[in-house]
Order: sequence, then C-alpha cells, then structure tokens
Amino acid sequence: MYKDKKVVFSGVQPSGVLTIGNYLGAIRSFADFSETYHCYYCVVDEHAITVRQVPADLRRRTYETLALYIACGLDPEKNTLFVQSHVSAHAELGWILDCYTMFGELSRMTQFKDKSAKNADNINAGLFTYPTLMAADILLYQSELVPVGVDQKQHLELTRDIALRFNQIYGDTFVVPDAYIPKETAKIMSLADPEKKMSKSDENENATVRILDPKDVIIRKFKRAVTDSGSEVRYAEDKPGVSNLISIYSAFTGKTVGEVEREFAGKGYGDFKLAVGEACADALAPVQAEFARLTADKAYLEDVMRKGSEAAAHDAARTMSKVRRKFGFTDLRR
Ligand code: ATP
Ligand code: LTN
Repeated sequence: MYKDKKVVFSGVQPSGVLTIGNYLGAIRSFADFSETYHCYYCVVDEHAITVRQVPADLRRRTYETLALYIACGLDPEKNTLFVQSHVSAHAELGWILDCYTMFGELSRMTQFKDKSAKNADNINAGLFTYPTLMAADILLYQSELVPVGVDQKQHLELTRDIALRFNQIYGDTFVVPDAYIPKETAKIMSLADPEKKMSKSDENENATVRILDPKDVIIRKFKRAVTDSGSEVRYAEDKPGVSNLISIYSAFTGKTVGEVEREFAGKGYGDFKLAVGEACADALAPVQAEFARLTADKAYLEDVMRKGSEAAAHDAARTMSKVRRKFGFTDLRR
C-alpha cells in the first residue's frame, strides 16, 4: 500500500491477561519490524466476543492490551496501534469475505474445533466465521507479513487462499500475506499440561504465566510446572515438560538449548525451575513497570487509540473503495 514500505499486521484478543506464550510467540517480535515496515498492531476486540465476555472486563482489557503493546516497546509514533471495533471496515470486509469462503474450509479450522469443544453451549456463527474476519484484518492493509504463533498458521493459509481466490476473479486486489512464525517460541506449552498450548483463557491459573504476574507468583508457578520422569535437564521429544521450560529459559536469556543443558548438567529440576522463574521475572520487570505507568494515564491511551484508528480507517478506506468498485457495489462518493 505504501510505495516506500511493506506492511506488517498483527492482532491480539483482549480476552484475558496476556501470557508469556503471547509475549514470546508474538508481541516480543512486533517491535523488530517497526523501523523497516509500516506496522499495524490491533487489539482485536471483535474477535474476543466470539466467546462470551463480561462487558466491563472486555473494556478494561482493551485498554490493558494496548498498554501492553506500548510497554513491550511499540512506539505509537512509529506503529499504528488501534482497536479493531473503532474501524468499521474490518466488519464490513469480513462480511464480504464470508461470501468468498467455503463452509468446508471453515469446518476444517482446528481453532474452531477446539473452541467449540470448550464452549459447547455457545457454538455461534461468529466462532465459525472468525477466520474470515481475521483475513479481513490482514487484507485491508495490504499486509505482506503477519507475526503470529504457530497456532495461527492455518488461519494464515486460509487468508492466502481467500486473497488468491479474490485476485483470480477480480484481478489484483489484495497482497497475498506470509506468516512470520518465530522458530523456538512458536508454541509455548501449558505448565499444567505440556501437551497443550499455553492459552490466556485457560481457567487453571497454574497452566499459565501472565506477563503481569509478580515475581513470587512467577517463581511459584514454574516450581509447580509439570515435568517429566527422570531428573536430567535435556531437550527431548519424550520430555515435553522440561523441553518447554528449556525453550522459555532460552528465550528469556538468549542462551542456546545446548548452553542451557550444559549449565544445568548434574543439577536437578528444582534448581532449573527456580532459574527459569528468575529469568522470566527479571525479563518482564521493565515491561510491568511501564505497564503500571501507562494504565494510570487513560487519557494518553485514548489519545493513542484515537490517532491510531483515524490513521487505520484512512488506509482501510483505500482498500474498501477498490473492493467495492471491483465487484460492482454502487458508489455515490465520487
Ligand atoms: P485465547 O485463550 O483467548 O484463545 P490466546 O492465548 O490463544 O487466547 P490470542 O489472542 O489468540 O491468544 O493470540 C495472540 C497471539 O499470541 C497470536 O499470534 C498467537 O499465535 C500467539 N500465541 C498465543 N498463545 C501462544 C503460545 N502458547 N505460544 C506461542 N504463541 C502464542
Ligand atoms: N486470530 C488471532 C488473533 C488475530 C490476528 C488477526 C492475528 C485476529 N486478527 C490478524 C494476526 C493477524 C488469534 O486468535 N490469536
């Protein structure tokens, strides 16, 4: 969309307090793109309502998620930070893309299958069409790159298929995006069940470490983390619990897996878990301090939201007008 810079887009749902999975899998890498790309980072509140939310909590978490973006190093002057429901083009393009997405394609989405199993009393149509809204988020800004955890890979593939399909019918309309998935931290696992993804909406508090957890809580959660039989700190397929902790420790300290194994050779799980907790708490301390400062200043956060949504709406309108023209909606604005 911008002649000088390629576009990056990503989003996080304000559906709970963010975990170190969200941090290591997605948000931590967002700032790396700020200089070379035109970046849009969105708080995707419309996605969050596919699962029942308490309105007051959703509102508060929307501010908090934006504050966390900034606390994690995203400068609002260098990135377009905004809230999805403030830009109506997302829902509008979402509907249009629904008409170019097949029932069978949406039925294959594993996130839909997982979330319907978890929310059996509320399998609503929005939960089903969620990936087309995500495709709209991305395609509206002609994004080239989308930094996400590996759980979103399937949604990105569907986004590409929708874009290609649309381009084939109507001629070049959308840039076809690529996922950017960090290698070592693409999927941080639950501390209570290392076969399961760590998820911010997990009801078991021992399963997640939240970005905002105080140091003593972080250390306690890592101490309780489910590990495997044996006592050796070694990265291996048959040791999912320890391997997950090694990935986390390595991500927070910058040490390689080999270095971590050597550091803890001959030491037990106890020493290792304590070290993981300390490294995690120390790395998150500056983010937490900045978060506390930002959430005390609601007016500033609203100013960021306002400016971000104005800029985003302006850019989204360009794509929308192209889309409308291409498939024959009448346009009175000329
Ligand atoms: P929910 O529990 O509400 O589904 P979530 O924790 O899965 O939420 P999202 O808001 O859906 O989080 O995801 C935000 C970003 O964080 C996405 O890019 C997603 O891929 C990434 N992410 C989420 N969980 C993990 C994880 N455990 N490991 C790595 N990346 C993750
Ligand atoms: N579906 C994502 C959140 C999300 C997103 C996006 C990520 C919504 N829209 C656009 C990247 C780009 C999730 O559940 N993690």
